[in-house]
Amino acid sequence: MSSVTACPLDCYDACEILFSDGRLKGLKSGHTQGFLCPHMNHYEKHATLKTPRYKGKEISLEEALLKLKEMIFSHEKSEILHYRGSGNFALMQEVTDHFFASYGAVLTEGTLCDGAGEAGIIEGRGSNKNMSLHEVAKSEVVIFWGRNPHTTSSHLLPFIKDKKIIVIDPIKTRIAKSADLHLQLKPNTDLLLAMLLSRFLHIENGCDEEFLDAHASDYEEYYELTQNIRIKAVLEQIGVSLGQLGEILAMVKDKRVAIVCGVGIQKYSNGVDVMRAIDAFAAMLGLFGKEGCGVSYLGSSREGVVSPFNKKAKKVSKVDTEFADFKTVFIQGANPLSQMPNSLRVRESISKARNVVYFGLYENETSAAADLVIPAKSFLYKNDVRTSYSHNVMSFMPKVAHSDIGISEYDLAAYLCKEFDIELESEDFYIKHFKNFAVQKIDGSWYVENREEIPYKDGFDTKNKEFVFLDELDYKVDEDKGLHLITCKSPTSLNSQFNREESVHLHSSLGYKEGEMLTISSADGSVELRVKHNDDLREDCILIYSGTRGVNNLTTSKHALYAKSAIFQENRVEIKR
Ligand SMILES: Nc1nc2c(c(=O)[nH]1)N[C@H]1C(S)=C(S)[C@@H](COP(=O)(O)OP(=O)(O)OC[C@H]3O[C@@H](n4cnc5c(=O)[nH]c(N)nc54)[C@H](O)[C@@H]3O)O[C@H]1N2
Ligand SMILES: Nc1nc2c(c(=O)[nH]1)N[C@H]1C(S)=C(S)[C@@H](COP(=O)(O)OP(=O)(O)OC[C@H]3O[C@@H](n4cnc5c(=O)[nH]c(N)nc54)[C@H](O)[C@@H]3O)O[C@H]1N2
Ligand code: SF4
Ligand SMILES: [Mo]
Repeated sequence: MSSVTACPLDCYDACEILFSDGRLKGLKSGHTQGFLCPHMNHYEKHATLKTPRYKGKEISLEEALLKLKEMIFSHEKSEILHYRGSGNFALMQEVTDHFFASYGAVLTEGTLCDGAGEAGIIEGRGSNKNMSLHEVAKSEVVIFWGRNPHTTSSHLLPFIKDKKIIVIDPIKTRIAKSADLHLQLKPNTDLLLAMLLSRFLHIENGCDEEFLDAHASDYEEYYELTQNIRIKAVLEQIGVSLGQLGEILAMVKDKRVAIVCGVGIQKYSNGVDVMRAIDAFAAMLGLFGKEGCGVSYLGSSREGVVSPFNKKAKKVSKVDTEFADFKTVFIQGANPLSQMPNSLRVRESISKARNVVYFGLYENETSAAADLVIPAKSFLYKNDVRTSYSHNVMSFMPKVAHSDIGISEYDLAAYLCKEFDIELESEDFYIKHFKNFAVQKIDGSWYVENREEIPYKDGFDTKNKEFVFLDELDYKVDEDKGLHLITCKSPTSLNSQFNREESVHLHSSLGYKEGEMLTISSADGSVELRVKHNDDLREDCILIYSGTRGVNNLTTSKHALYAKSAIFQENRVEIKR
């Protein structure tokens, strides 16, 4: 027997999967193109939680649910926190929000992921409507700007064969090695680079004036702002030559260009402005509202789909959550003790909450610290639906196999709703609700109906329909106060799920031996890791992948300016033997 489902992971591609005789294969038709990635190819090999436990002792699922009920019942509603992460990206995950919000508990807001960039996009365009994978496929030139597609979005690669490729990344990534042009710029200098590109485009009369006059008429003021940048000093500082700027402009002028951005550009306090400046360069080129042109970032996977769940609740930030303020903390689909910034703060704060509940699939730092552990069912054993943040397909995820282990989010929410007398519709009702937002196209796939294939055709979604340029250059010259920390995604793990990395990567010329144990420290904490040489890095950077134990001892729990978003690369680091 075979059935079709979809990968639940937090990933651009949202692959569709053929489940046949217990094996997972990428669907041949549509965007999945017949292949999956290492996470899904080995999905069933990773040991999952089997039995619930309380204070280290194994208990039955019934006992676990009773304990959970007690932990909720015996405290003030305002002392109960629901902290949900993105371990599973499908839409039914939110059903627990419905219970906790309706009950009067506290939820979280903000993001550890793409929030600064998203805020920048909304400032400029009035909304975050994404350029989809299928539109990128129609471009002639692709600029990968802080995105590592071989690792994080491999299903985009077959679509960009034969295109001109430009990569802007402090690491010589795989795509950088085969690109027509790679700018290995210094981290967190993208704002200046984007503004300089706009400036030179204007000087060379390369702007799309017709587009600008119609949709972004403040562009002359923006050009003036870019003139505040001292060219020679800044180019030296960011590690890019005038010739390279010229090469980029020559490659993109009068072409269908897709600027494919990743989260790498916005892991800084000024991440909002960085994204806005990249968007402004796209506007100067007139890339919006045209086929095969635009900026592809992490759109909202929820775009065009209205949630059926009640989520109205008091909310606290996900970035610097004060767990100590709560008596019962219910953590679902997240490993905050590894993935939130400033792990030492998180550990201290979580240790002060009376009851910590972990509802997840795998053992990790958070399951180890939890009082009550409840195994979830994996996506194969429950019903769900998913959408993507990089294309417009809606995929259905019916239960394809049976397992007695764990409980689904729906069943857990249904139990709590029943015990606390809160209304909840049937699971089928919600699945149908989601499906109502999709239409089937000739290729057989279901697409979210209300997403525009080419957004911003009739102008932007700002008040006057015009693009809003940055009007202030808020950037201080960054003195050298230590090495830059790059903490991006690993090919072997999905954040802290699957095979987690264990090393600090650095350039061999720094003089540390392969395998040597080093202490890396920042203003917020330190971590000990073994050295792996990596000459794809700049000499002023070290790389510790997301999911590496202890990496977030080094990161700050401050928010980005003007966004409720974490900033994982703000702190500089030092190395000691
Ligand atoms: N294999 C794998 N795939 C994943 C994930 C995973 O953990 N593993 N995680 C998923 C999630 S949650 C997300 S959000 C996406 C993110 O996927 P991506 O957007 O690709 O994000 P990152 O890997 O964090 O960073 C991308 C690139 O940004 C570069 N970068 C770092 N700092 C800078 C900078 O200052 N300027 C510029 N221009 N570039 C910079 C890094 O070197 C890296 O090559 O991936 C998803 N897919
Ligand atoms: N240093 C550093 N830190 C980072 C990042 C970085 O690049 N560098 N990236 C940030 C980003 S972009 C993100 S999105 C976050 C991600 O951070 P998290 O959202 O915490 O994601 P994961 O580490 O993948 O942990 C998810 C957990 O979800 C559980 N899970 C999986 N499937 C299910 C399910 O079906 N049901 C339930 N109930 N649980 C499930 C698994 O047990 C897993 O441990 O990390 C952020 N932290
Ligand atoms: S590429 Fe992404 S969506 Fe596809 S199987 Fe891998 S993790 Fe899942
Ligand atoms: Mo993310």
